[in-house]
Amino acid sequence: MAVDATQPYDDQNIFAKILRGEIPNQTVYQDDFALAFHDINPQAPTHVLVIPKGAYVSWDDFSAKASDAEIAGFVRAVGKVARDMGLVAPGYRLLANAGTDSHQEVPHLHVHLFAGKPLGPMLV
Ligand code: IU
Repeated sequence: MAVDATQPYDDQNIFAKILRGEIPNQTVYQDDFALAFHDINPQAPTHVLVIPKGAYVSWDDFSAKASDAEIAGFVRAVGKVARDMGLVAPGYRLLANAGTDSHQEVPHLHVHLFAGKPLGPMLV
């Protein structure tokens, strides 16, 4: 079910549980600001999710409330994941759903990183 991005943060959401180590994940990278792991239902040969370690529902929540250090750390982590996975030359796509119309399903901000094949034009 799509989430309302204006809802308060739910610390029982699946990514909060992953961050607390209550549910396993296939970690690609982590630092003080971000965790990157393989999506459980990949939509491309490479499909990684990058999430901030702080409790933010969506891009809106994050951009409004996170500190400059958290925002910089998260953005740098996304770039580092792509570089470390060798994706800069072949290319990759970043996508962040926010709220009901976007069909965001998990109410903890996540950036999808898709790669590993020609991804074609954006559909929307
Ligand atoms: P969305 O942007 O909120 O629609 O994307 C949620 C993603 O989280 C989706 O690609 C799921 O496959 C992925 N996911 C996951 O990797 N592990 C989980 O336990 C659950 C969802 I639930």
